[in-house]
Amino acid sequence: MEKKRVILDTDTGVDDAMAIIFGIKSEALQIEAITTVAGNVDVEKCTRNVLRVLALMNKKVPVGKGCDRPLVKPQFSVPSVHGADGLGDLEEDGKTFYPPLDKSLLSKLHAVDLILESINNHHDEITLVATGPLTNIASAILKDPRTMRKIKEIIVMGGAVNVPGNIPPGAAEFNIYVDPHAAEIVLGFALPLTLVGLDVTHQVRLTRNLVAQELGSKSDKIPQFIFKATEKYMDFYRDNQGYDGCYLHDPLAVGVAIDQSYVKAEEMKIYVETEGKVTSGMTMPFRHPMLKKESPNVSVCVEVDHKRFLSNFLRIAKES
Ligand SMILES: [Ca+2]
Repeated sequence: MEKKRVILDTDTGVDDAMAIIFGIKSEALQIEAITTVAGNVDVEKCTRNVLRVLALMNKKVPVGKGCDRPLVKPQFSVPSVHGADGLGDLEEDGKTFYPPLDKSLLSKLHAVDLILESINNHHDEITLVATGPLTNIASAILKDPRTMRKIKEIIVMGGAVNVPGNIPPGAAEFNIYVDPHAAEIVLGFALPLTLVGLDVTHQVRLTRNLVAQELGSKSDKIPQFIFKATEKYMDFYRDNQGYDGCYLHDPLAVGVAIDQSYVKAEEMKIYVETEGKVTSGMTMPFRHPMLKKESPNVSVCVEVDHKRFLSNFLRIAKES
């Protein structure tokens, strides 16, 4: 089977790290590059975190450091969710957890140019999987729309269409909230685009008990990393939402790149709210009962086979 060429554009916190692991280990994908953008934590930390994951896996993939702030809004990050370092602070108090980082993997190109170069090297073959705010991708569209037309498809972890968002008071999902102006550009670009939003990712639940049972006793580096890095991440959900676990938001976006049949999607016209006082970042579907509807711009995931996805994710996470 020919592998699908993928660029992962990430704001590497805990679930992005799991998405990178899942993507690199999957036999269906060829990860051409990993790019970073400010989101969960600042872009320097996100970039270091990608190098950490690659060091744990002993894999060599070009890494491009990208935009350090959203297009218009001020930067917004969430160290309270992913730990101060974005990966659950496994090296707190002088401890060592990661092997030495291979800084030679860091491209001289900015993420935007690394994305454009990869697309130019592989016309109509690149699947772009975005698991962070869409600043890099919007910037690439603004810089060179002709090259961006040669993308095969974009899969975005983001949005909350028929369910509440995860930014209080609940209009918006985090990635779109951080840079709604970028999201508006990307969703308006009329490329094949699949939105993997909270409608489906909130159904993919990794509980603390399940992680302990499946990965806790494995001595390999990757299961141990997932077991330990998810601890603080799960503390956040336990303390704030009464749910002792986390969601596999970003791994599911990679899962959709691996096997579209994990999800069912509906074509919709989605608007991104860029200005609202309480609704900034909302992904609003056209839902007025007019007979003449606007043309759809996005394929929105509305159902997920969460059991099959979770069992495949855990199987791949356990493999040495
Ligand atoms: Ca992310």
